[in-house]
Amino acid sequence: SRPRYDYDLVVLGGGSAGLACAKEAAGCGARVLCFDYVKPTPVGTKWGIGGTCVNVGCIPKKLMHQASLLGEAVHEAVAYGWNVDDKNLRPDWRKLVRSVQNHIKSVNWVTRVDLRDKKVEYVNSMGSFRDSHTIEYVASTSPGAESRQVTSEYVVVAVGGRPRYPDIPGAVELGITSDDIFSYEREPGRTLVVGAGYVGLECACFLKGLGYEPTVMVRSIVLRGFDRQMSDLLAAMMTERGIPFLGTTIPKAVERQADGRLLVRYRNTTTQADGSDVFDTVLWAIGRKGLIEELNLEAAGVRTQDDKIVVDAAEATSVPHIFAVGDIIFGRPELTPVAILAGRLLARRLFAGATQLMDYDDVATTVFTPLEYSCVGMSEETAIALRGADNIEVFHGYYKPTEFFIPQKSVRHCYLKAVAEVSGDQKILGLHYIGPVAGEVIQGFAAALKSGLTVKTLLNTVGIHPTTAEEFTRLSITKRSGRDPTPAS
Ligand code: FAD
Ligand code: NA7
Repeated sequence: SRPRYDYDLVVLGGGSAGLACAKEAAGCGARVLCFDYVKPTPVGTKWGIGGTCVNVGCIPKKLMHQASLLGEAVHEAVAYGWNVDDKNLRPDWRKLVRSVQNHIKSVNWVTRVDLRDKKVEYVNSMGSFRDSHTIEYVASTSPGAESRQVTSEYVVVAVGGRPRYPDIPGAVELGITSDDIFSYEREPGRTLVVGAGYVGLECACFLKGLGYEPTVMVRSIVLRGFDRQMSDLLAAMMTERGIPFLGTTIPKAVERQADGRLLVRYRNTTTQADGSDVFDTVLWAIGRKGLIEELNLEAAGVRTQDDKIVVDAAEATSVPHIFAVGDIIFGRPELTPVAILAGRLLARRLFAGATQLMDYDDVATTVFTPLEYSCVGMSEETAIALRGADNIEVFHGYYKPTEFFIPQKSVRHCYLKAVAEVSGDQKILGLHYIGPVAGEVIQGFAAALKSGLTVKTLLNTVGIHPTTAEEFTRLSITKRSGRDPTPAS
């Protein structure tokens, strides 16, 4: 008999979450259609399938981070005995952008081939709800193109988010965001980065590493939501590397000067003093908004909060056959591996009889500043708030990576911290690490933490010498003891 709907599953959004869900569902035998469409940014940047991570997020960010680390490494190489002739090394911004974009295009291509192989239908259009089982879209961008409809038993909304712009004169016309920087034709030059979330800090750091002059404008505190001590340490480290912070400051207006540069007017909200400065580029990194506006969610009856979709533990929205995964869901970590795993598990529950729910707790994450900050589990203040200061033991220490000695790199900012229960084997609640390749270090410990890691186990683990990760097997100084956590030599 003819199926009741055109598809078993329609996925709105071909990013990390949507693609993972669509491919897994097709693998389970479902008939799947995936819509993905990217609206160009105000300065006209657009990109292919794959969503934020591949095109304007994790991947280009990590490549620019690497480019910046390599610049630093060239200088260190001299201390290690390399003869590097040109001491005034400068990156070729356009060449870097071209290489990054070539890599992205190859990923876009592989993604399309993969969808074809896995029998997921793909439509490069914006989808929206006509009713709770019907999706409407315009099949082509040519004027007057007709709108079409498809029906589906289930719908998964995975539309992600896009950067916000502040509501001030000149913001949209003259500023750019992370959606533009990785394909920016012009050298960024002196750049004002507005916003001190991880996106803002990471952009400021790779720009600095590439030889530009970023300034970070901070409305309140850096890295809201992360461990306070670690965040402040990171900010101190950035200041020391020559990245100025404009504290408690908000932008008021951006104007283009006669010489083409950008005059930014701002106000310090502590002193109420107005100020201004001139930049070549203004980059807004003030957070992201969920793309719910054009979904016509009212027609389907899906409940929203702010600009996100409210879901239950099984990612179901207020309409039982409509689900949401990834950045678009309210109150969950906005990270690619979270989006992928949640999308995959959802597909298995819908089409393979699985019951496993996504576990959003103890997700590890990394801020890719030059010395990276990575963490998993609770911040010190969350542990204290939840368990009480008397029930928490915090182990900490500064350490000296061996490879820092010859180039005489500052070692004062390599720091780690374990937040644990005070009694018994001292179950670990959170691990925090600032240092080289922090993400690589914390990934393995994240698996251990999910398996119930204790301080006792850590101290009985033989380290790999000489690494920085082995410092976690040598925790000995508690904050409570008041002992100096700086190493003797
Ligand atoms: P997206 O990847 O945003 O995909 C949604 C897709 O749906 C987009 O292509 C969008 O254009 C499309 N779409 C929207 N509306 C519609 C519609 N109505 N119809 C059809 N298509 C639609 N995460 C990490 O884990 N590690 C990192 O290092 C990291 N770095 C980041 C750096 C930056 C600068 C940014 C901005 C993000 C970073 N992230 C990182 C976050 C990560 O990119 C996101 O969590 C992830 O991409 C979310 O996936 P998603 O599928 O929910 O949304
Ligand atoms: P975040 O983490 O939301 O950070 C946004 C930053 O921008 C943060 O420092 C904000 O300060 C600041 N902000 C927000 N609005 C303004 C305005 N209007 N003016 C100046 N500064 C502002 O976003 P990211 O893009 O870094 O990260 C995206 C997501 O990834 C994020 O939602 C996390 O869940 C993970 P505030 O602290 O609010 O004073």
